[in-house]
Amino acid sequence: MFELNDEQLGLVEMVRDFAAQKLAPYAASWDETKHCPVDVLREAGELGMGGIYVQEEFGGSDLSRSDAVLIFEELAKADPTIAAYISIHNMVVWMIDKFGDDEQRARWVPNLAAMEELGSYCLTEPGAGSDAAALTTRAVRDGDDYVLNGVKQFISGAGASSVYLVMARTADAGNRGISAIVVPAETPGLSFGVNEKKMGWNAQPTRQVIMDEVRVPVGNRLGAEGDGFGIAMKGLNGGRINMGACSLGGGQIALEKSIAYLKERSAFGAPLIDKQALLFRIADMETELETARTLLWRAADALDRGSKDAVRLCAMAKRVATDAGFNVANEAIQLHGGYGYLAEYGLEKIVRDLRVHQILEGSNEIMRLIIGRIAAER
Ligand code: FAD
Ligand code: 2MC
Repeated sequence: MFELNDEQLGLVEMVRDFAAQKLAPYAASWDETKHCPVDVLREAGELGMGGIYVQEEFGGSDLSRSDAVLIFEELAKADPTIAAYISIHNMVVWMIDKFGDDEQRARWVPNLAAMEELGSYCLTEPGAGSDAAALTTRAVRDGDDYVLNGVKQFISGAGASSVYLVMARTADAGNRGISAIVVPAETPGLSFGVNEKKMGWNAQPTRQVIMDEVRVPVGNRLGAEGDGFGIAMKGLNGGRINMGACSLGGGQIALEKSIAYLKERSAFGAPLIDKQALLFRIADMETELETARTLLWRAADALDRGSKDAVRLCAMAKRVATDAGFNVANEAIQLHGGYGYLAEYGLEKIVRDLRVHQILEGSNEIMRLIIGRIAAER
């Protein structure tokens, strides 16, 4: 696992080419204009990136989690925002493929895996973020339908997506009273808030998803009534390591830019790379990323093997990799001096994009909560 096999090397090369041609040249302008490149996402879908660890039967690529983190690191080198959205989409497709019945899988997976349709993951609410089990969006049974009322907050892709996977309360039983329900975009009563103004992640919309008497068939529920919280959390284990991989990609490119810059920039009569104080900082950046990558690959492997330790390792890897990526990118600005602060050098965008990875998909405090609770139980 610590050395990539030939297939993985080929996969990395394919994704690197795609990212270099289709993402990198446009990332800055998408950020500036807040443009979500749906057409380019479709091209990613054509290459199999819409259902990376989804079974082949309905169009998935059936790759491993270990392959997925390689893909997300490569995509993020070109644009962390697009890479991160593709991860969220994959989380939704995997949840439908894994927990849906054959009819549900046949209905939704093919178009989602091809990225002809996009998916959004709807857990957070204005009053329930970290404490996700406190959510209050209700799905009330009415004959063969559920009627949903409530507001989801900070939903990535909202407005652009066709499929909303909504975690809603079907019983007053804490985390055991939550169900996962697919709400198609065209359902009457579904509407969206404004596209939030954000520090980064500008090439993907973030909006409220508002449900006012939204009626969907009971057949849109994944798994049994009350299974929704577990389904949501299982989706997040993979999402968390993917988000870590996106941070590594951003950090890695920032490091590479820094090395090139220090070689080329001279001060006090010599290239800056000759200053051992700066070379040591490069060494620390490189070490921080490699340490995080090693843990991330281990967590991905645990998820692939269905190990009992996967939740703990995914939480650790998410915490360590998102902190490492952000810290390295921030350090890269310092090493570039004033130029690092200019948009033209591409570093400030990486810092803005990676900052939110420490907050979402379970904040890094929540990762500590998960790790600490498991440690204390042993
Ligand atoms: P709070 O839960 O209110 O936390 C506030 C602070 O307190 C944080 O620092 C938190 O870490 C800390 N804290 C909370 N509880 C504890 C504790 N027990 N111990 C120690 N510290 C604690 N959600 C979705 O469902 N789908 C999406 O697609 C999605 N996309 C997002 C995109 C963006 C750009 C952003 C900003 C958020 C997105 N989110 C999404 C929501 C995200 O997951 C939440 O913001 C996150 O889980 C934190 O919840 P909160 O914002 O309510 O903060
Ligand atoms: N994997 C599998 N199962 C899990 C799990 C995980 N990662 N986390 C919790 N569970 C299970 C847990 O085993 C328990 O099962 P059971 O009832 O069978 O024993 C159940 O879920 C309840 O867990 P807890 O007792 O730990 O519940 P509690 O409410 O105390 O804490 C916590 C849960 C804090 C871990 C959870 O609410 C959480 O992860 N919060 C963060 C929310 C979050 O990550 N939001 C991200 C939104 S998406 C996003 O940001 C995007 C950009 C898409």
